[in-house]
Amino acid sequence: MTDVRYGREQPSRLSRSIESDLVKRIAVALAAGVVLVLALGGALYAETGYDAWLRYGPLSYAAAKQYQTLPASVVVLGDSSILDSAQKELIRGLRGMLGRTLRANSSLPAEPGIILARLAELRAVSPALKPRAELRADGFWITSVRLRGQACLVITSPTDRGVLYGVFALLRKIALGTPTAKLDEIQNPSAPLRWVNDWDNRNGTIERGYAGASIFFENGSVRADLGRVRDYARLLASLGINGCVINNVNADPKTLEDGFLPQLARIAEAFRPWGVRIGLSANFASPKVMGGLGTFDPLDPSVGAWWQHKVEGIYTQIPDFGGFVMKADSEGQLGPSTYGRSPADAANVIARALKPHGGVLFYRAFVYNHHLDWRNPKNDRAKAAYDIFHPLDGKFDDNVVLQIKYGPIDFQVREPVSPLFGGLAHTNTAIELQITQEYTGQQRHLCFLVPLWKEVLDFNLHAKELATPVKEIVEGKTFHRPMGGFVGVANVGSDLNWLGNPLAMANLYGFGRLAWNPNLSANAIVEEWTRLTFGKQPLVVQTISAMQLASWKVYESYTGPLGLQTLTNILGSHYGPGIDSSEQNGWGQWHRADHEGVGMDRTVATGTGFVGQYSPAVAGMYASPKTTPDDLLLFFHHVPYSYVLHSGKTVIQEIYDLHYDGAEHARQFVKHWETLRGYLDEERYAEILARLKYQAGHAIVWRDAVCNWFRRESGIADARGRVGHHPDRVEAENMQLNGYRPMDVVPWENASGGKGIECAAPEKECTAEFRSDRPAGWYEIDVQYFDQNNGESRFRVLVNQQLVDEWRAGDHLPSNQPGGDTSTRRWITGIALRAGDEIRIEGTPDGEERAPLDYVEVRAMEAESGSTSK
Ligand code: GCW
Repeated sequence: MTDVRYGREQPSRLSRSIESDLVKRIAVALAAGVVLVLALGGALYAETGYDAWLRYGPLSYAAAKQYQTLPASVVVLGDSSILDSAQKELIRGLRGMLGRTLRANSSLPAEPGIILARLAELRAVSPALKPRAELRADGFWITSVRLRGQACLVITSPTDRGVLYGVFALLRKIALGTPTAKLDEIQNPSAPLRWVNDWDNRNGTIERGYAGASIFFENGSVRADLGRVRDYARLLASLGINGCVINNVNADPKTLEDGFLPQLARIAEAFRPWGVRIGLSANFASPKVMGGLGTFDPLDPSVGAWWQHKVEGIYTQIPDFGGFVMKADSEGQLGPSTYGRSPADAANVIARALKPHGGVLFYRAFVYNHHLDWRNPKNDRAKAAYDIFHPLDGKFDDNVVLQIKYGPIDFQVREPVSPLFGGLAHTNTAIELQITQEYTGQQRHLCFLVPLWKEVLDFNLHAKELATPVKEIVEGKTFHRPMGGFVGVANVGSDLNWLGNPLAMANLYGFGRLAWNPNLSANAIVEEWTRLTFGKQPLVVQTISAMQLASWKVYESYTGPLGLQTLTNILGSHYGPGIDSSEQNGWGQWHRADHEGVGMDRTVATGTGFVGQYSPAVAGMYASPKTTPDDLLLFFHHVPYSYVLHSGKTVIQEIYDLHYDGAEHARQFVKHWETLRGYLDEERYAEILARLKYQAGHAIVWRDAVCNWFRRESGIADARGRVGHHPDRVEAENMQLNGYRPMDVVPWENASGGKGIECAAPEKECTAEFRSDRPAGWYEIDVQYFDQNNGESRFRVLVNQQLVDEWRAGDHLPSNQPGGDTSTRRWITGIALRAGDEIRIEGTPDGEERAPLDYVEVRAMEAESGSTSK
């Protein structure tokens, strides 16, 4: 790695923008923050991440002072479990932040108070009080007024839920230090539907969940203790999220069994005080596979009657049931095509059963054929959703919402916006975003997705004369739809910090904030989140915000830039590199790279015709490589490797450069994080540091795999001489081995030189050693090993017999094989070496894991600017 003088000779766009921003922010913050942290001294306390952005940590004396005039009592007018939550939350929050416990009242006392009430109840005590602008359902008004002669702070809304949201908004203001003395603020949610989906299975696993077991289910039943569910509901409510689908969209038909409904009702009960309605994923074949009918044909009257009866049963148990989400005719799930019926036939039969109860049917537009013939250059999975659903526009009942993933493929690190949003003028739509980082690093890599979501939401599809950004389409504004909104696939788990990584919670927070108000900027959201989650010290806020804001493009640059999509193993974990896996199969995530060129021609003129699904203005932009932005070029066009981008570089050189830049940025994240030592609690500091170091190592695995693969495919060398040349690297297979034997790694690009080593016999210690030929100095010894899921090998590293590090390969990475999913780097810094020193690695296998190693890098530390810590 010392050969990488990243960014100095020829800084890329990525490096220039991110680096200067990070450095600037941190310099400003350092100047302001150092004094503060000294003043704070030992005020940092243990944190698990469980409280997320609702920590209500004590405010400093100066910050708390401005809230001294807040009333001493909180009055609830009206009676409901949601209002009760609102009152308790206010008391809890103010006690935490200000150290004051408000008096709880249920009628107007003769003293100033914070009044929580629905508009209807408020009018009864103060008929003259009227909001100056429209208040929609779930919207709220916070205002300072005199009520019966007393100075009061009123939080009101047409709904209980809105009152609760107003309380959370007030608490957020106080946590952020915003003045509240003269408040008069109205906020309305952007859209009525602000849901999360959780893909939990009854056996307690979670599809694409990366944070432990289900908080809902265990061994086929609903968990006995639903404390986590209540706390999840509170987190959701604090963002204004009002619905949660609790089971996998690949739905187990048994979910709807009558005997199971009382258990599901317990979950609904846990959510209810927080205004979150539950929804269920329903299996379309339920009437037949668990309902005792001979058919699930949506046009068969017995099927309609079955759904009606089933829905009535659900509402008897769960009176505020929100509705169903339906994945049908998709990835093996049965659907209406079995009977030659359309998705509209399917959706409407269920929607009609829900209608009298106020329920909604979310029908997912993620429908495509995963047995496409890859030899046919006209085939294109990206076209499927529009081809299927656009002709049905206007055929869906009013309580059906088409739930559409943001791009036409599947939550890739970058895709163009789905053209379907522009093709449904007479249908309700909701956008589906993925909070769980399936294709974006699975919470092990930092990847703050709000900037991606913002690009999507702000994208103008030119569906009408005036601007039609996606956000306004799903809000229902553009086409005057009664309903629409936002769905985020959350997949929280029972890990204490909910998503497996405290920094990943910014995605859940950001989703909720955007669902409430898609006009908020990524910058505003991340700063707010950071301050609420980690406190207000400038260095902390600036450093974490800058890292988060940079992280998506960094991740993109080493995993699939230029519109290639995430170049991961699409047939397995969707995690590590797997460049070939998307080709020559029916899944249709093709990038079409060959010896000549790369990218998929989706133009109308010569390609699949996908571009023609956009409005003329958008289609015009994507029709030619000249007008297509570089970052989506290869999604739309097949070009030779020598094609020159807008950046002035060739495609192949940009692929190399971005991967090197990205991996270097990932390493810089570690350095930036290390500047925060002592500024936050040791627990989260250490946990996140470990994740960032892991990421920095895995980014190198990605970089090398993608660069080597394209180097071989294109036959074109890296103009900067990095790809395939690693002067600091010693391949394990070239070391002196004792008990170890070389092995081939498949695919070859996922190990250095295509090979690694493993112990020949189980449970027997093996050694690999070599002599360093580097001049005397301080070095970093980086050991690249494979941490499989089927064993916990031990490693020891010795320099001239002296133990310098030891560890267990006990991480839970998604594979049992040595390869791109499991390749992991151990960074051993601060080692004094002289020429001829012996470096020995001892591996002790465990289970099926044979202490596998890939290589060692010995890097001079002088080349680093000031890095010393391990
Ligand atoms: O991204 C893919 C996932 C599947 C998921 C599917 C979907 C729940 O790999 O695990 O299934 O999308 O969204 O339906």
